Amino acid sequence: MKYVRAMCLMLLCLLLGACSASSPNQQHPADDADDFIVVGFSQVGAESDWRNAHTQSMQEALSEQNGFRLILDDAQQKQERQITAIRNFIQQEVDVIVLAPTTETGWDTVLAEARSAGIPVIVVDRMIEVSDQSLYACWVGSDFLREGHAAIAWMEQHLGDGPVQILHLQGSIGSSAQLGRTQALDEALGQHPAWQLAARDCGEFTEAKGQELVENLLAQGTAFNVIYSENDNMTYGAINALKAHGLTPGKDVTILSFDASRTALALTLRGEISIDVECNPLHGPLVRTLIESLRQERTLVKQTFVEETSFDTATLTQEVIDGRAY
Ligand code: GYE
Repeated sequence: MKYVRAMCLMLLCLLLGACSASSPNQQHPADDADDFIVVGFSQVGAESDWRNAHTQSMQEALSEQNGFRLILDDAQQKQERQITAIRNFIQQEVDVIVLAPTTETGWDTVLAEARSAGIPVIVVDRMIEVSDQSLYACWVGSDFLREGHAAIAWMEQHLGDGPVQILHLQGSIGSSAQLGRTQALDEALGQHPAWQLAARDCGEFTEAKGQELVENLLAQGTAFNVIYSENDNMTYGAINALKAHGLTPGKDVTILSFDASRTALALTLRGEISIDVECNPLHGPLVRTLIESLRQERTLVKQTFVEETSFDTATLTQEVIDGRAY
């Protein structure tokens, strides 16, 4: 009997030993919060196709499978909400903060708080204007002035010196995307006296606002034959309004747009949009690499511009649209 009890005890010990020995190997990194890099991501909102593709790119790259835990905060296009989100991230002691800023200014105080807490900040998409460059680790995004110049170069080539009446739909005022694209048009207006500005208004990068602005202008009898629209979603709204008014986009009105999302490229292929300047939202993989470099204390490139091109009706093909990631 003693012998049997001893055998049972030994077996139990063996089993327990085997379990505890195997547990570290069996444990998936996802089971242990300490193994994740926790990232607080303050996103502008969900105002456009571009923005949704941007959020998705970040979620895919900073996934649990890749070793990250992403806390996403949608600021609904309001800077105050972003400041609150960043303060919450600091309280939660995240490892890294990623900020896609609404506007360029107004970040010094909250970024100084992040720095005091020892949390690095990576800025994506739009830029920030801060007194001290060491308030953020690095930035990834687009050259918005270059994008504007690409649209203007197309206008110069196809519309020459005019005369043209331009309706300018602006994105959210004070955002780098608005500032760069507007600057390019302003420079061109100064150089081409026959390019007249028929109207200029802010459509906040949304389809609904873009549509409302164009409907109102048409109802008031404002005459224009070119629309310079600072993003695709405002362009969709503008196109709806033009059609409802019996006008043909691409014939009665030449449309220049920005972002080059898949839906907009289909409109470009049909000739409703004449040129769409690409804005690349796929920042996720770049941000992932930057965070990994940060963790390994490697020196970071302060500014990374993503690659971009433009598409016009004359050269775009269905294959390009089919192969598009967003
Ligand atoms: O063009 C627009 C979005 O900042 C590049 O914001 C981004 C802009 C993009 O709402 O669609």
